[in-house]
Amino acid sequence: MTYPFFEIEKKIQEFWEKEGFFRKKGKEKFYLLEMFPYPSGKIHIGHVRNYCIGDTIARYKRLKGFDVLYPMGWDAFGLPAENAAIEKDIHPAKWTKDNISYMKSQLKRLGLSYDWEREIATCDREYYRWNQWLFLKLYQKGLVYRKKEDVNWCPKCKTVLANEQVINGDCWRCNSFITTKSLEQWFFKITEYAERLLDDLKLLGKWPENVITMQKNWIGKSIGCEIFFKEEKGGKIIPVFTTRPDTIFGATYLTLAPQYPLVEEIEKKEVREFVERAKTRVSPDKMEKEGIFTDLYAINPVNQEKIPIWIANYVLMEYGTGAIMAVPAHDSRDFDFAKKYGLPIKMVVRAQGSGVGGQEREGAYEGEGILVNSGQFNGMSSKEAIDAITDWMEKNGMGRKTINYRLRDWLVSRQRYWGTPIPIVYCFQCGIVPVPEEDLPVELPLDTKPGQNLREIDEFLNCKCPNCGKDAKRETDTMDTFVDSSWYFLRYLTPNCDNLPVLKKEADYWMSVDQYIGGIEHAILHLLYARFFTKVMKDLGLISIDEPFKNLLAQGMVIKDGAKMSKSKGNVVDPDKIIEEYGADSTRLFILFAAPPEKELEWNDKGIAGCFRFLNRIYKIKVRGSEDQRIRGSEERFYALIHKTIKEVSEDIERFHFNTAIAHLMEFLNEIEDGLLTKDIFKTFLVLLFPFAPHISSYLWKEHFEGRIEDEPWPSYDEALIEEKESTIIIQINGKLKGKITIPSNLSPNETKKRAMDEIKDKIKGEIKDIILVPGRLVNVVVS
Ligand code: ANZ
Ligand code: ZN
Repeated sequence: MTYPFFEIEKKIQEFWEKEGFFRKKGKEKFYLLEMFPYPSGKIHIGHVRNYCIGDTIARYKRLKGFDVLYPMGWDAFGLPAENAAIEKDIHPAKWTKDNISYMKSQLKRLGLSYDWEREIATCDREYYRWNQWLFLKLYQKGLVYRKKEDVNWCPKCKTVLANEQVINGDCWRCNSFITTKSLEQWFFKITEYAERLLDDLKLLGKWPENVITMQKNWIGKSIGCEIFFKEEKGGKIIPVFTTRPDTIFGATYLTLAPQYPLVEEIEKKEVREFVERAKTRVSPDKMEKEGIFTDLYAINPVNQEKIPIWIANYVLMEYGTGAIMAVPAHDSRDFDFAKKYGLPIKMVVRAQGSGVGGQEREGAYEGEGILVNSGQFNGMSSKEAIDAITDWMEKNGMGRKTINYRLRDWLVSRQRYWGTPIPIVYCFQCGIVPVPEEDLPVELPLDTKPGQNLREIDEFLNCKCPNCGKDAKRETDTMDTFVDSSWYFLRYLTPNCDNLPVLKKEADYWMSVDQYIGGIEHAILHLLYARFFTKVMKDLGLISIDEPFKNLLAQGMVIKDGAKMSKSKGNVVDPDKIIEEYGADSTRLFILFAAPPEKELEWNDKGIAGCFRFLNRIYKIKVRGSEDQRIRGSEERFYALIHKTIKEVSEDIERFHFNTAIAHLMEFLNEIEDGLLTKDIFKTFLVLLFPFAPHISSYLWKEHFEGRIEDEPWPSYDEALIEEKESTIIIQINGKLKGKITIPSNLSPNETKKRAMDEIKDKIKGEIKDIILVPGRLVNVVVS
């Protein structure tokens, strides 16, 4: 017979729902947060893993006496809702709402202890109005601007994408090839925060090292200088950005990005054709380096040398100045290019210890060395020369020290319907007019047809200018949904506040998030944007902290048959089915037992069956008082064992080693061969099990004991008890003393019997009928 998990879990969930005692006030706070899901329809196993990790920590922390905040909500705007609307002819709002309600029931079925009173959905007007409010605040601070730009355009999603959303030249969502389009777009000036975003990484507590590195690389700070070349005929200055001013004497040509303004003035047909081709963006690493000569020349400011100006597809307009000095002897990209087009190569840095060193090397020498062919700087090391040449150029007006960041401003406009309307009005007289705060929210019209864009909805589009009252048009772009997720963790604190996005008093109490848990796929974008918003909101005086997430746990993927789960491979595990077959507790237990949280988890049906059997055995444990004969002898042994288990489980949970914590609970159970435990020990065992398998623990507690397990304190252990004690066992044959052995007190009954038999096996004559153990005292062998 298997244990009735269905009835147990249902009963306990109703009990939790009714009592709602998830929060313990007045103790030290602990804000636990999971990345909120997109309501796509059903939760997948990756979600389950994320939330099982979170709920285990939440329950553990509550028993430890923390005031735990553990909220949940929905990242509810986004493209799939619109696609579903077109495919299935359901309005995105309804589709989203239905999905939320189904997924919420799934989360409840797992027994996750969220504070549902704080639930938010970003598509609610009471949420997105604060997106708009924040947009206006940023606008007032000069952190929002509009500009026409060649933007990444996904032809399939029919929308602009941020650079971050283009992965190797493809759309992050549909993998389509990205083209460019010139559009007026809204931007957030995240670059103004580049230095702080970089600097404050040191304020973070426990974050995975690789995530910190990804953040750093994304910001991409680069110290170098701008050197002012001059176009020979027109005399226009062409500044170039370089990190290697020590190689200035080796610059043999200049290269401009195809979008460089000067390039537009060149009428030559071949140049125009090349530029048009090069503008269809391809990712730099996929690209064959190509270029064309402009017929123009530039003057190198340090030696008045005349060098040709080229256009090349590998020079990016968005980085540095959009122009570079090419030093083919010391930069491999320039080297390849120079070889291809027969441009001169001039060595100016010699590797230390190398001989004379000709110019016909195999490739570029990119390392440090000693300067040659560099006038008064000959003989200096590259390091010295970088400073010396920069100073000298600065003094003589030939260049200046600069810092460059790879980070670009955040393009936030999207040509989509299902998102937050940007609160801007275009007036024929006044121009761009922000919607006044008191008119918020600019409501997203819900009376629309599938696939309809806001610009096709007249009642939305046409409005009066808030400034002059004359006819005006609304902005019809909506915001990138990454805006929604950039501050949602603050909204949970005061989800119903209707005069501010968050109340400072609550933010001062709860922030920062003590533990954030989510997928590594958000290592760059979401975390960077959330960090940016936090800093902006601090500058607006709304909150007091600099960093939103103190500690970050990036959970590993769940895979099956060695591969990522996908419909096409047919290896998808449906959480609903698993829960139906084994119950929520077994599911939770297996997910945590199968692998440490940061590692990949290989799904395994045998594994979950094993966890299910473990819970079955616990269900069958019998509880006795110490007066029971059989219990008394084994008591001491179990006290030592449970204290050891408390220590191991506590230490493992603190380190998030849930898998070994569960293994220790299993080891403990294996020791109870006769299925009997005293009350005290069983109580402790249930509390230790509670964070992992809360339903059965809560249920068995009710069955056997008074009160609620949810109110129990996390047990402490006595180090002295754990130390291995020894006891002496008398060995008898038919009641007569035959020998003695000394064994560890916590040795299992079987092992004790085995050692006793070894000791006296020579003395046994006759057939063994029985071996009786009185734990901690004696073994009596009954012989016929
Ligand atoms: C001359 C030079 C000589 C360079 C040399 C390197 C080695 P990071 O570190 O990434 O900042 N560069 C500058 N702007 C560029 C652009 N818009 N598109 C493509 N490349 C660009 O790299 C800075 C270096 O990347 C700059 O230093 C420049 O090449 C190139 F031996 O200038 B260097
Ligand atoms: Zn007006």
